[in-house]
Amino acid sequence: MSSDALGESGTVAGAAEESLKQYMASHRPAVEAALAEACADQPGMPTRLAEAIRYAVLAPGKRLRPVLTIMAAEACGGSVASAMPAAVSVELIHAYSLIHDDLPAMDDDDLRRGRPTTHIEFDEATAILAGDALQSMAFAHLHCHAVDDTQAAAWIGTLAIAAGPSGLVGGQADDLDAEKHTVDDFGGPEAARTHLEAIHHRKTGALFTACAAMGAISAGADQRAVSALTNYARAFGLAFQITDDLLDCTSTDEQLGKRTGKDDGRGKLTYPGLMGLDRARAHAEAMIRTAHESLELFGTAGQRLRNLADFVLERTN
Ligand code: GRG
Repeated sequence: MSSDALGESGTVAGAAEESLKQYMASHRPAVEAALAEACADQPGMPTRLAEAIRYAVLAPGKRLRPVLTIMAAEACGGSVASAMPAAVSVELIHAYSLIHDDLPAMDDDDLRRGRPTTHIEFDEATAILAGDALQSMAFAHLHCHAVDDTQAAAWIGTLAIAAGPSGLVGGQADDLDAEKHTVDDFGGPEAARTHLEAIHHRKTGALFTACAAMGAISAGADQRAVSALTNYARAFGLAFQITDDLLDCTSTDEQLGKRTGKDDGRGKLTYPGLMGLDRARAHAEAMIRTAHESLELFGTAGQRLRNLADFVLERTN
């Protein structure tokens, strides 16, 4: 392999990371423009509510969920444009979940994406309503941009289940509830880990799984491809959340753009808390191997998704 193909670090992994960075940077303007358009003023939309929505959605996030949606579509032979409505709608749901997660009744945070959280910048009622509005906006966006009723129903059904009580909201409820319990209440470390895994699969994994499935749907993929991508995203989501827990222990507020070191103080159930840093990291790595294996069906068309999975382990924010 020529040194040009190896990227700045001179390693194959370094080259893959560079090409992922380029890919993410090149798609970012289209994603940001589509998000801005989705959050434009609508008749009857109060100015302050609109400002809070745009403040939360257009803040500098990594846009991992839109990128995953687009990559899943491309792996199935679809286009960026056809996946964009799905990419936007998942990011709107993600933005709502962050606004509500930061509220005093939930994680009670004052910093998100390097800025004051929405309820600090505006007020609690406006933040709650902005989150509420974003949920409706996500589904309306899919309804308006689907190519036909079949695609609309598949997209909307997939996202509704992922965001609902057996997905995102259910995971959040169990996560908050777990703070009131000790590891022994769950029946010891092994049982607590099983419980924690089920929380992560819903709280964090469900939206990633929706991204992969909705991207595949936008490409008209068959069930085999949808389920391979769903398996990939499930393992990806777990590795992502374990890495998030690790970063909470090892990073600074400035690096993450949010408060760190909070999990321990709140008595949260986490992988590092249950297994220690090294074993938690090893578990995240095992999940990334599972994610890679799930992509066998796609051959070289799955390479970007493999690079994205590797990025999850290496990310610093
Ligand atoms: C129903 C009232 C009510 C609230 C629900 C569902 C919910 C609140 C919260 C979801 C829980 C949540 C925030 C999970 C965390 C997932 C996670 C690690 C988010 C951070 O994702 P990144 O790192 O963020 O991709 P950026 O800022 O880059 O987009």
